[in-house]
Formats: sequence, structure tokens, C-alpha cells
Amino acid sequence: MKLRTVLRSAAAAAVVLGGSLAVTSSPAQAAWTCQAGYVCFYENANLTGSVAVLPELSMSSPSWPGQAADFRNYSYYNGHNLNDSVSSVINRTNRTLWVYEHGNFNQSKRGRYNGIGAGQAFNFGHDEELQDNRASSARFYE
Ligand SMILES: [Ca+2]
Repeated sequence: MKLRTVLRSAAAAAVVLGGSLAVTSSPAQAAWTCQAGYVCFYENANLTGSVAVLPELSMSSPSWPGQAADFRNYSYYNGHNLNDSVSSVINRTNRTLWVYEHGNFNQSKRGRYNGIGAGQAFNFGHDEELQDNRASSARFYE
């Protein structure tokens, strides 16, 4: 009797999971798939949590200057501010993206930075590199 109950609830859980996968089409939801030509920043590691897609860093956008000098001006889809909160990023452009610890690309302050290669997904927080929850600006620069 007890075993049957467990099996029934497991089946119900599988149905619920299948239903949520079918409607994953909005960036407001977890596991947003970053589109080709865009850079997507995520609030949590491994490209999870809320996402921010900055038009300034997306070549397919008309507002492309290739840089975002101050992450305080951006938010994720959940409304949280981008500054000092990014944990992972995927660069789906064909150029290297540079992410900096301070605003204005570390130009007025020494800080850490990381280069994110074309097509690369990256978790911040490696030794000696830009730490988790510290990114404050980003740009393409060759
Ligand atoms: Ca974070």
C-alpha cells in the first residue's frame, strides 16, 4: 500500500516536470538558453538562475557599441541588479568578451578580469581570476 503511494506520487512529479519543460520559453524562467549572437549573464553558476541579455553586447542588436561600462545600469529578468552578482556567463558571439572587476573596464582602478572566448561558457571564481559576484563591466576588445 505504501509502495503504491510512492510510485503514484513519483509519476505525478514526472508529469509536472514534463509540463514545466514544455513552457520554458521566457527569459524570466530558469535555464534560459542563450541565443546565437548574444552574451548572457546569469545570477547563479552553471548558467542557472535569472539571466541578463545586454543589447550593448549583442551584435544582432542595433544598439551594439560592444561594451557595458557599468553593470549598475543593468538588471536580470527577476529585477536584481547585475553589479557584483554575476556568477556565470556564456558568450555566443564570435569574439572574445572581457569581463572586469570594476566599472569602466578597470581603467581607473586595478582589478581582476577574465577573457571569455567565442562560444565559451564560464563560471567565475577561479583562483587568481575574477571572483564570483564581482563583475562590474564588460566589453569586446582586441
Ligand atoms: Ca551570483
